[in-house]
This record gives sequence, C-alpha cells and structure tokens, in this order.
Amino acid sequence: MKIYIDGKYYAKANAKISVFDHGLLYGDGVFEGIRAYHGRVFKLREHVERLFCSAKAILLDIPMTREEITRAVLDTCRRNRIRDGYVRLVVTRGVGTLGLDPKRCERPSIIIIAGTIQLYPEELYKKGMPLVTVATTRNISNALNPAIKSLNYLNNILAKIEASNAGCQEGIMMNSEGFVAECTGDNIFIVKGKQLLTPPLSAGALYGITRGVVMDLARLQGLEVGEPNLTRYDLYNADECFITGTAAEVVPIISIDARVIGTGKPGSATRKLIAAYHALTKTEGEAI
Ligand code: PXG
Repeated sequence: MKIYIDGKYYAKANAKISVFDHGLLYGDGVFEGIRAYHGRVFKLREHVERLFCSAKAILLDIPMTREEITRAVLDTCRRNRIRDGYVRLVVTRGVGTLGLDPKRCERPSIIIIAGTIQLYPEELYKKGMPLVTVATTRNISNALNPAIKSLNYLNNILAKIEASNAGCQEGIMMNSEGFVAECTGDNIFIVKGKQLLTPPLSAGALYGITRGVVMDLARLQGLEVGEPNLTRYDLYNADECFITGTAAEVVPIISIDARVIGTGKPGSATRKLIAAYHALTKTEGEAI
C-alpha cells in the first residue's frame, strides 16, 4: 500500500504525521470518503468541492487546487492498482504548538489513502436493517455545523456507540429541536405514498453526495422529493425507509425502535433506487 502525504508516497508502516499536528491534537481538519467502482472514481468532483467547502468553513486554506487534488486522488488509486475501493482524503491543520491557535500551524497536510472497503454483507440489502434512535443530540449548527465534514467526529461516534450497544449497526440522531437530523455516518430517507422525504440540511444533516444522487434518481422515477422537518412519528409511520452513504450506498430499513416499517421488508421504491444507484456506479466516474 502506498499512501500519499504532501506530494510523496510512503509505505503503510512509514505513513506518519507529527503528534503536533492539530488534526490529531484538536480534530482540526476536514476529510472525505470516496468510492471507486470499475476503475472509476465516483462523484470525485462533488467530493473535492465539498472538501473545499468544509475547509473554507473552518478557515483552512488547502495548499493545492481542486485540479491538483483530483489528480493526486486518481494517481494514488493508480499506484495502488485500485479498481474497486475506498479513498480517504484528509486535510489536517498541520504541525502547530500545544496551543489552540491555528495561525501557529505551519502548513496543512494532505493525506490520501486508497484501499479496499469492508462492505455490508449482500444479504443486508435484500433483508434490510433495523435502526434505533439515539439519545445523543446532533451538534447544533451554531456550535459545530454538521455540514462541515470535520475530523472531529465525536458527536457521531458517541451516537454510534449507543446504536451499537442497542445491537444496531446505525443509529438515528435528532437535532436539539427534536427533529430527525441523520444517522451517524449516513443520511436518512422515508417514502410516503409518491413522496420521498429526507431532513433538510438545516436540521443538521451532512450534504451527502449519495443523498443528492438518490434524490435525482427518485425524481427520474416519478417520485416527489421533499425536505421537510421530520419527527420520529413520521419515521415510524413511513411506507418505506432507507439510509444512504458513500460506503453503505442505499440500505433498506425494516424497523425503527422496534416499530416495523411498512411491510417489514425492503419496499419497491427502495429496491428500484438501489438498482438505479448500482447502474449509475457502473457507468459514471473519473477514469483512474
Ligand atoms: N452523514 C454523515 C454524518 C456522514 O459522515 C454521510 C452522511 C453520507 O454522505 P455521503 O457523501 O458519503 O453520501 C456521511 C458519510 C462510516 C463513515 O464509517 C461515514 C462517513 C465518513 C467516514 C466513515 O460510516 N461519511
């Protein structure tokens, strides 16, 4: 495995950054998780754009252009002979002092890891997954905006621990007003009649790339797509439910807090969207 750090490639054992990097000391940095399918990197432009938006929000000046980052991601995939895999793109604030001040950090570091991915078992997509809601509230936007894909993921990790303790692989987080925000590493959708609904970004959701793709596919399939505030009641009484994310893709949800969703089996709209998503990953993306 060859890992990219600041323009150079290192073997896994030698791919290291300083203990004084504020990415480690304070979670001060931003990241992206990206998939490669069939020798192409899926939605690379969108991921690079979101990385720059996250960086801008934390006043971090990435010392490379969008084009340079794009080329570096593709080159890292090439050097690792990745055709199907997962890319982790990280920008840290860089080496600084033990104080908080990011101005004292020398230069942001850019890290690209291109590897394989631990996928959910195929069976899960056919049978569906149970979910629980968790007590940990999603970060409020005025504190740490969930739109920023920052290296500080403790809010999500605390929620993930709760879900895991309850025997679930994902958990649903509410915002401080009690509306549904998103899952710990995935966006959430419900189907109600002809409508496909997902929480608005203002409810505390990440602007998910998969979320956007699925909304476009749903419109093509004749669904009305909306982004209203949703409550737990809305989830429990949905016809269908699914979650989306780069790693998970589209996973059907069959129960939430022990309430059976719809028929208790993946619904027809969900299955159609899973098929359409797979078809897209077969044909789209930047060639490695
Ligand atoms: N919400 C959050 C909080 C995320 O971290 C998504 C939604 C889905 O976004 P995309 O753009 O991927 O459709 C994410 C995705 C994991 C994991 O292990 C998930 C993410 C990052 C790293 C790991 O589940 N982010």
